[in-house]
Amino acid sequence: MLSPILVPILGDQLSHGLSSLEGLCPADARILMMEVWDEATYVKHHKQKIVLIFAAMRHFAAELRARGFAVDYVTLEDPENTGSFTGELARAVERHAPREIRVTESGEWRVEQAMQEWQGRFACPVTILADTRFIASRAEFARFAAGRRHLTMEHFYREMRRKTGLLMEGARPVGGQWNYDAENREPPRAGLRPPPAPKFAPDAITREVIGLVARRFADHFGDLEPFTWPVTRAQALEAAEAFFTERLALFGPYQDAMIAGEDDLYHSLLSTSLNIGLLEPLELCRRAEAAYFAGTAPLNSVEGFIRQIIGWREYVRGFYWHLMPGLAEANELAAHRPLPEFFWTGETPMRCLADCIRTTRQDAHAHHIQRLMVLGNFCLIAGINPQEVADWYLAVYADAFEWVELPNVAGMVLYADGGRLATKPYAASGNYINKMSNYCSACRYKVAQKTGPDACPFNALYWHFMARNRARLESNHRIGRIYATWDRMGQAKQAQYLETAEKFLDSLVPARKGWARNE
Ligand code: FAD
Ligand code: DLZ
Ligand code: SF4
Repeated sequence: MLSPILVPILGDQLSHGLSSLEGLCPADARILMMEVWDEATYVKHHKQKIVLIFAAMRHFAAELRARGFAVDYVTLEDPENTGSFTGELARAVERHAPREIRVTESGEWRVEQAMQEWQGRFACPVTILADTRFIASRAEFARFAAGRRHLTMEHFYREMRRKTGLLMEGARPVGGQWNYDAENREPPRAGLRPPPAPKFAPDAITREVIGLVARRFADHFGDLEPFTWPVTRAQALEAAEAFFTERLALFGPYQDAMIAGEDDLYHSLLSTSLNIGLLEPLELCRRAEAAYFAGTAPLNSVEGFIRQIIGWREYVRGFYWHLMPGLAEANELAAHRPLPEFFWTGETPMRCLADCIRTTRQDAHAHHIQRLMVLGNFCLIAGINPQEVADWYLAVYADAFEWVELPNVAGMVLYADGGRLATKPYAASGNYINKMSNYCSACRYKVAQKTGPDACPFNALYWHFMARNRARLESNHRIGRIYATWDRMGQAKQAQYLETAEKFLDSLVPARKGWARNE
């Protein structure tokens, strides 16, 4: 091979249908894959997240070689490894003198900046291709967003339904409604026994990576083992099929339910495979739609699942690119309290939080309502600094990439974007958690108690949040009525709420430096 096309493939681009691989002749190309220190530590990712990425990268490299491609695979401990994408690309350019560098656009703004810099740095042309694994291109989202102040997901979602034809009968939604969310809010029922999601025993390649992570990332958050995530497309397809046949039917009704120690419930656990490219969004949606037409899953579950993917997932990606880089700095509610240490240790008597942090530490995963209404809600009403919250979510979840994590944190959870994503903050007292979980029955705090040292802290924090943000929130028609309730309470009750909340907030120990980033 004289002067090849050099094709860098990043750790979340592990798809055989990737745009940079399309039409590429193996005899004419050199693939570059690199395990680099910068990516493994820009936040200190959960140990299982690093195993997931490196193990999946190594398996993908083997699959590409089996397809006839020449792959330069730079391991983390290669003594020549420079530790960065740019450094490794420069070394590969030296080795191969490529006639072109061809790469699929990055998922993250930070890496896109580096890619743009490559265009001026190397002698050969650098072609950056759109990531066609997403259903909506970035330009398409920009067209949707143009001139809108509130970027309502539901409007975008309907466009995606029309574009894909999913659950459509001509121009009309199947069943007559676009959205069946109202049927998807069942509290947990006693005796609910969801079939567990499949677990995959590590093979020799993955075991080697587990050894590497044990040696090099011992100070990162989270349990290293058992590691059971899918790391190949074949495993991911098996996990998806188990979800469609065993759990999809009840996915809808129990989507918002939480049960202590039941970590997966009826969720798919497919986000890690989707986000690194082992599965494609459209293939999952078509499979879910087929389950509805075959009569094996009801419409509310199937529509709910499809909405999470072609609605929320596509929407947050468009939202991210539309608002970056400002989104990373946003702090509309001027929240400055440091993240508490217990987010890293799990040591808190608040049983809901302790259980969500336990599953996060154990599995590098927590399901949506745990992330949103327990962990996120706490950060919102306690006024935790958005950048510290974002670092935590980015570090601790195996499926976390900034394009999907940041809109959820800054927009959906913290209202730090000033309401571009959500029309109101999702603040809730202990009552919501009690309704949707079995956490409160065995908690040291009493959910029905509103103030005082034994009261559920969510109750007083809720009112503290409302009171301190009154000037910003009162004019919001979806939230304004709450202030009438607050005013009717009278000064004595209000003072008890505020004092309970302040005592609780004063008792929080800030996280030590070095958990999220190397200091
Ligand atoms: P399921 O409940 O089975 O849902 C199916 C799929 O829908 C998911 O795999 C995911 O791809 C998609 N999806 C569902 N909700 C969302 C959403 N709000 N945004 C984007 N996609 C969605 N998801 C990530 O993939 N990475 C993240 O870093 C991430 N950070 C989050 C942070 C916060 C604060 C919140 C509230 C949510 C976050 N989510 C994130 C969304 C969601 O919680 C996870 O996608 C989900 O828990 C993954 O588990 P699952 O595959 O079992 O999902
Ligand atoms: C998350 C991650 C980690 C931990 N390590 C690597 C790596 O060593 N090499 C790599 O190519 N990708 C890694 N990734 C994924 C990247 O961070 C991701 O591709 C970019 O953030 C763009 O989304
Ligand atoms: Fe959480 Fe409050 Fe319930 Fe305890 S009482 S589990 S702190 S909501």
